[in-house]
Amino acid sequence: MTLRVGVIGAGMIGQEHTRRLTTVVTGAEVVAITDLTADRAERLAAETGARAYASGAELIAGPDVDAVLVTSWGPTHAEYVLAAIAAGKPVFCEKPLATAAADCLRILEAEIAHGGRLVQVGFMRRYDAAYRRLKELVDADGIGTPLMVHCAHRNPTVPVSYTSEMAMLDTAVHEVDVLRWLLGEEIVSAQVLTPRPTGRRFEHLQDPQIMLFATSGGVRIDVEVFVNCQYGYDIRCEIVGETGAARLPDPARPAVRHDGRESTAIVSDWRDRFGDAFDTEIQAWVDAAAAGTATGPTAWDGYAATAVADATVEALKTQEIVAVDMEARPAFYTGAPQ
Ligand code: NAD
Ligand code: ISE
Repeated sequence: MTLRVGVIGAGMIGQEHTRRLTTVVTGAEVVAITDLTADRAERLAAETGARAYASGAELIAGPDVDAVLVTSWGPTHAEYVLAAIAAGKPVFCEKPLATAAADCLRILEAEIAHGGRLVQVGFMRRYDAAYRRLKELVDADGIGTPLMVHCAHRNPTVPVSYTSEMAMLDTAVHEVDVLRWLLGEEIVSAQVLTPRPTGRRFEHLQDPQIMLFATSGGVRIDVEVFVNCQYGYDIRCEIVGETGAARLPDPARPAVRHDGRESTAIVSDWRDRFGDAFDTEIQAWVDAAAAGTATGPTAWDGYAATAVADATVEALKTQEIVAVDMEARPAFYTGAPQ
């Protein structure tokens, strides 16, 4: 059976995932596309042979749509995810699941009432080969009990529309998810340090930031977010345990010897760094959705990330250590974070 997918949001990542579903992933075809900007949806639909729909609601209800992929702006995600659940259709939602924790809780309730998983959240790092090897090592007790984690998330530049809060909401949210998954523990508090700002930033932006998190088991995490580092896209993670330390390797690149020097290229952006992870992620979604279910990061993971993000934004504003306000995990989402 070929899974017939409807895409809501034909912007940057909507176009990427549509291309991925059309040319990389097996077992799926994109049959429907919608966007707030009708031209954009029509253009992408024409390129892929899909039908352009006037609204997300119409697309979700479409009888030819088996499953829904949400790649519109964050504040619109909850409405579409809830509508897909109401229609009983599997839904892949790019991060964030919702911008308000209360909306995430409504999604959890709706999925639980449905009685089986329908929602997968787009935290693609869990599908990255290097992070997976790191997790296997930690799970196999290769470095003993984790005690500390040191991370960095650097982007070369960001557009003027990027705000100080987005360092958490848009950027460090990936570290929050992947560390919950790697450690199998929830994050319980957040603090934000604000170093001397780089001169190569917009006036409104605090960049870099250092976020400090504590987990339920007492692991201390520091995440440097620096989104105007100029030189490339740089993702770092080192877990220090009782008997050893493990570091996320950089993607393999040839070491070039030329003109009296040896050099290795640095990846340029998140598409370059995580392209394979996105392919694996969307293939996993298609396979699960074809069976009427979902896999990977759950709606609970989406909720937990939003709850930590809320505490971190508050910590940036107040410069205090802020406790994460998180409900108890429903039995439906049992087990350690996946
Ligand atoms: P974008 O602005 O390029 O595209 C978003 C599109 O959604 C736009 O075309 C816009 O017109 C459309 N849209 C907005 N409101 C809509 C609505 N109510 N109904 C239908 N369409 C609507 O943004 P983007 O960079 O593609 O990001 C989209 C989402 O993907 C965001 O939530 C972002 O955080 C996420 N994202 C995830 C990653 C990742 O690494 N996993 C990377 C980039 C973006
Ligand atoms: C972007 O939205 C992403 O999700 C990327 O993965 C991240 O690296 C980048 O900082 C965000 O702006």
